[in-house]
Amino acid sequence: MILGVVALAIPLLTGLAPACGTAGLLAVAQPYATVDGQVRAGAVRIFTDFEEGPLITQDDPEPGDMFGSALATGDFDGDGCTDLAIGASEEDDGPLNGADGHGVVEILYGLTRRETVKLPGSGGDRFGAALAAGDLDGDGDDELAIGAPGGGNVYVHGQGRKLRRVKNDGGAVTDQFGEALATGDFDGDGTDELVIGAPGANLIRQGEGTVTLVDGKRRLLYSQETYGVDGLSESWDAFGAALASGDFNADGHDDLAIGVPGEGLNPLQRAGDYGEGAVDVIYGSPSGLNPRTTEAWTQNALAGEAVMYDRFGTSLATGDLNGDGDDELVVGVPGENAVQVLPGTRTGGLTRNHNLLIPGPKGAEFGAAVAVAGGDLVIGAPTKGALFRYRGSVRKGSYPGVGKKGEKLAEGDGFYGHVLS
Ligand SMILES: [Ca+2]
Ligand SMILES: [Ca+2]
Ligand SMILES: [Ca+2]
Ligand SMILES: [Ca+2]
Repeated sequence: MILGVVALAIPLLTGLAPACGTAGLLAVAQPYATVDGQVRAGAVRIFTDFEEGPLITQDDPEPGDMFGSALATGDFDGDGCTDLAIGASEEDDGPLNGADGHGVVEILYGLTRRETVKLPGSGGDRFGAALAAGDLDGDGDDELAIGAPGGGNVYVHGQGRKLRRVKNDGGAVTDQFGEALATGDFDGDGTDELVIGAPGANLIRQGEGTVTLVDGKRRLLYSQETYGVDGLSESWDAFGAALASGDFNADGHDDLAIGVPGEGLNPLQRAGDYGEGAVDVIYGSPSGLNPRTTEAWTQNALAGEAVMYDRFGTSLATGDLNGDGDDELVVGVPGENAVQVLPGTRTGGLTRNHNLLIPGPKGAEFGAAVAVAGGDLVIGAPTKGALFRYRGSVRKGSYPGVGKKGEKLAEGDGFYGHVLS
C-alpha cells in the first residue's frame, strides 16, 4: 500500500526558524508522492541540520504535477537566509494531464513567504525541469536559472521584473537544452557564470550532447568534439546530462564536472540504451574554463567495475568532505547501485588516490541523486525510497573524508530521494 501525503495548510511553514546562517539546509524531493489523493502530485521534505522538518506541497496539487522535479537553494532576496526553489515541471493550468507539462516554479523565501514563477501561455515547456542558483550579475544576491527543456530555453529569474530568456541559438527542440544547469565562478572574477546542458544535442552525431557557458553576453560551446576535451564523441553519449561545479584544486577558480552517462567503453555497447558512463572535468582559470585542462574519469581508472548499464555520471555533487579546503567530486553510478568519491588536492585537483566506491542496496537506484550538505554526503535511493547520510571527517590530503558506512537518514514513498539539494 502506498500511503498518500496529506497536504496541510500554510501553518506548517510558520513557526519554523528560517535557515539563516546554517549550511545544513537539505531538501529531499518525492516527485511521485500522492498528495490529497492526487497521484504523482509530488512533495518536498525539508531538513535543517539533518533534523526532519516540514513537508512542502502545492496549495493545489493535481495528478502528475511532479512538484519536486528539481530543487535549488540560494539567497534569492539577499537577506542572508537560504531560500529554496522547487520545480513542478509537469504542472498544467488546463486539462492536459499525460502530455508534457508547461511547468511552474515556487520559491520559498526563508521558508515563510512563497512566490510562484510561471511562463505565460501554455505548452510542453517543462519549465522547472532543472534549477540552479548563483550570483550571475555580481550584486550579492543569487539569481535562479530555470530550465525549460521541452521548449528549448533557459530563463533567469531575479534580474529585473521579467524573466530573462537564454535561447538555444541554432539548436533543435529535441536538444533538451536546459535539462541540466549549474553555476560557478570559473574565471574567479567574483561573478558566477551559467552552464547549460543539452544532453540530446546533435553536433555530428545524434544525442552526443553539448554544454553552453553563458557569461554576460559571451557564449562558449563545449562538447567532446571540442579540442582538448577528452573522450570520444558517439551517438547517445548524453554529454551534459548532469553538471556540478566545485573548486577541486583550491585555486579560487571553480571547476566544472560534466556527466556523460551514456559514454560507452565497450565496443559492443547498444547505443541509446546503456552506457558505462564517464565524467569530464574542465578546470577553471583566469580566462575561464580551459578545455586543455580536461580530465576524463571512468571506472576503468577507479574502484568499481565499469559495466555497460552503470551510467556513471548520472548525478554529480561537490563539496569539501575532508575539511582541507578543496572540493571532492561525488559521482552517482545508479546502474551499479553505487557512488564514487574522488578526492580533490591543491597539487593538481582530482586524484584517484584513495578514491572510494560506496556500495548501496541492490535494486535501489542508489546514487540516482547525490548532495553535500553541512560537510556530509547524502545519497538517495529512490526506488527503495531511502536516504542515506555519510558523515564527513577531517583528514587533510587526498582523502575522501567519508567511508563506506553510512546511516539511513529517512524513508518515504513516491520516489523519495530522487532529487536533492
Ligand atoms: Ca545577483
Ligand atoms: Ca566569473
Ligand atoms: Ca579550481
Ligand atoms: Ca577536500
